[in-house]
Amino acid sequence: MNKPLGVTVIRHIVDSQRLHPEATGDLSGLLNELIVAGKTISAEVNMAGLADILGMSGKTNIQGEKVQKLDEFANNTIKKRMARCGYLCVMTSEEEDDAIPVEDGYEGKYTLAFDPLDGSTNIDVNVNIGTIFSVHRRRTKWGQGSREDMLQKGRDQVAAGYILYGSSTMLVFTTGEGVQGFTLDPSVGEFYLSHPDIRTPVRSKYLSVNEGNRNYWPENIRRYIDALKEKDKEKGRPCSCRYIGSLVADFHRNLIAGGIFIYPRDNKNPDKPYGKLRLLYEAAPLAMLIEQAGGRAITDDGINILDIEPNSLHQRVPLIIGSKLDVDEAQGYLG
Ligand code: P6P
Repeated sequence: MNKPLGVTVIRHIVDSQRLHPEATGDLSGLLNELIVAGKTISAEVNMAGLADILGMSGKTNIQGEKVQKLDEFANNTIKKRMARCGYLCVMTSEEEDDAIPVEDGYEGKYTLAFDPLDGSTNIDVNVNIGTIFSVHRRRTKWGQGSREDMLQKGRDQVAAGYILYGSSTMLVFTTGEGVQGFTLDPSVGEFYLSHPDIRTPVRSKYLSVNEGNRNYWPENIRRYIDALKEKDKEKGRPCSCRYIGSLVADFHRNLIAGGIFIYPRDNKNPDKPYGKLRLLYEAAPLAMLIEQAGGRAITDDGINILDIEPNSLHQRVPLIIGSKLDVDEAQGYLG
């Protein structure tokens, strides 16, 4: 259904809920709480250059990465708001070693995995950063949720999305019925439908990969990436290289314009044999989005990201994600 622009995100959520008579409104409420947290983070991110919030907090997270103050602010904003929203039974954050309980008496039927501020190494250089989220239905029956509730396949997500803090703040999400994009009007604090029913082009215009790791990639990955740079009029190649180093920003540009993002395994860091990106709150939510928009997401073994059974909260996976025909072609190089 083509809606008139000027539709707020809450209007879109309520209209979508109406299509499901069995819906209780819990998922709508969950998304709305997440959106409030996103607006709060957006305001802080936009002030970061002015406030004394730039720089490091002096702590390091489970990934061994230095936690920036904005990271902490984003993590705490989401954690505090969602722990008491009444729709979740457990959460996982990139910034927290273990699963995060909700407040007693506020247990709900969903789980939330999130990267509060992905791309944080770009904060101090004013490059786009983003929040990524993934929602599942709980598996346990009642009370506080568990790791069992968190460790579910991406295929079983009920919602996935991101908030991109850039030249404008955008919310892009899916509940399994296509991908919708909303742009924040900061003057009224509302997200308006700006990109209805996003479909990603079947061929890539952009190649997003960190060439600095080339010497550490498997040979078949090197050959595939070289093919994307060969002249091929029919496939619209060579691809232009665009790599921001902020997953949400690279993914969003590729989603809209057509592109392929590759972060393969490399033998540069023996402690990260499966590459850098995490399954639960990076690869899986983006994989749901790209499939809903007509693209694909696989590992560098050719396995569909959405079919991976997670075995740990911060599990890393190699990622090849983007335009369908280019990911299909990658499959041929992966054996
Ligand atoms: P590299 C940011 O730290 C991040 O997790 C993603 O947002 C981004 O795509 C990736 O790391 C960049 O990693 O090794 O290319 O700097």
